[in-house]
Amino acid sequence: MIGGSKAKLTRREFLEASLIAGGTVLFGFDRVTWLEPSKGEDKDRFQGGKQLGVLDFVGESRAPLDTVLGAELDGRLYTDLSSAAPEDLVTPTEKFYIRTRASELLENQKPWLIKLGGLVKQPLNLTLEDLKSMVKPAGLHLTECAGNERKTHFGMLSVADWAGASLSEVLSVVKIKPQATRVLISGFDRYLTRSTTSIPGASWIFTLEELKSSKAFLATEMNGQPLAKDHGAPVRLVVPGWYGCTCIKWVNEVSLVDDDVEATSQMQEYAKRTHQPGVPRLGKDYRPASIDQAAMPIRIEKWVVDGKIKYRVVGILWGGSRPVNVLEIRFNPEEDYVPVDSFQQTTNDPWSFWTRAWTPKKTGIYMIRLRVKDPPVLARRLDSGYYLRSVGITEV
Ligand SMILES: Nc1nc2c(c(=O)[nH]1)N[C@H]1C(S)=C(S)[C@@H](COP(=O)(O)O)O[C@H]1N2
Ligand SMILES: [Mo]
Repeated sequence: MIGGSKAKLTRREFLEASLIAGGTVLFGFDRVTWLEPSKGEDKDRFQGGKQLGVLDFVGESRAPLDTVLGAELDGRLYTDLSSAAPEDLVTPTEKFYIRTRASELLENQKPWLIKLGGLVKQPLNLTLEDLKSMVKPAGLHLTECAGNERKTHFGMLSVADWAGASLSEVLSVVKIKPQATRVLISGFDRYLTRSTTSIPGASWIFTLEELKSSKAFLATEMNGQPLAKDHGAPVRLVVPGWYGCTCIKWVNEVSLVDDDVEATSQMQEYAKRTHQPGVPRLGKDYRPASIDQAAMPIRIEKWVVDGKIKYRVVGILWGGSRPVNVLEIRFNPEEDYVPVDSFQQTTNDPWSFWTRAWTPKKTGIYMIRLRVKDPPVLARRLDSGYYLRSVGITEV
């Protein structure tokens, strides 16, 4: 549960939340954007039509979206993904999901130092000034909390345009001892209040090779601005393609370690959600916490076209490391999977959008799922039905 006084909803938020949960919501259509279809097919189907509204997904929750809730370890913000569009791939900073808000004790940590040590010849303290000269644009990357779930509208997933110092460059500042095989990256994690949901302590162990191949970086800027407090200011780790639990915020230590080092509490807490074999005791027995190929609907639009009711499903595709050739959708377990209509993917990271025109034959609840038909890719969550979303159709 979300705790803290800030979690209490104002009357207006409560009304909005109940309205959202209650049924069809109409919103300003001036901001409805059109997805340029790849084959023209999708656009033709809705030509001359009028959008009547957007349906809600059922069986999710009343959690308010795009709103900062709670404090410290129980602090959250769930991103409203329903308005995400391919025209602007970046999630505005104030809507970017938050998992753990800044500690009330963080203010006393000035000047900020990153201890760069462990199995190195000469340990040293890196200042923000030292980092500054290494900061470069790092591009758009998606992060998703490994604990992202349907209950909160899968709102722990966002994209930002980052700038930071590559870990490889940061590590080149010290002479690494030959026995060092891994890097332990830790962040400030002491809080004023006791969490009801999480174990404090955020750190993760990576091999040198994982940091290099993922192009991991210590971010100091997000969407062209200095990093926000709740997103890890003054410096946080971003590991492109990996779950958010590895992207340590408020980084204060980078330590070279060997294969005997024990897994951190964060690694153990997230072992199941990052598909580890059990809860390994040693850091070396953890697999890369990379995000498998995933896809889900984010918006179901209701249209009237030539006097007929039609629906248009808009969704996202993210994770994985190979381009997807064929993406399919299924509207109910008794129906077959069919290809989506328009779908253009240029890269796996950050995300891509797809659409599918839909004319359900009868009213009722539909359970929508996606699958990647080709190529054969690892999609453990997707294939388990994790990202299934349901809608109630009352008019056909
Ligand atoms: N120091 C610290 N870093 C942390 C966490 C934390 O609790 N403490 N949470 C992690 C988790 S589980 C996620 S999903 C991401 C969320 O980053 P964001 O809040 O900027 O979206 O931060 C990660 N980094
Ligand atoms: Mo997370």
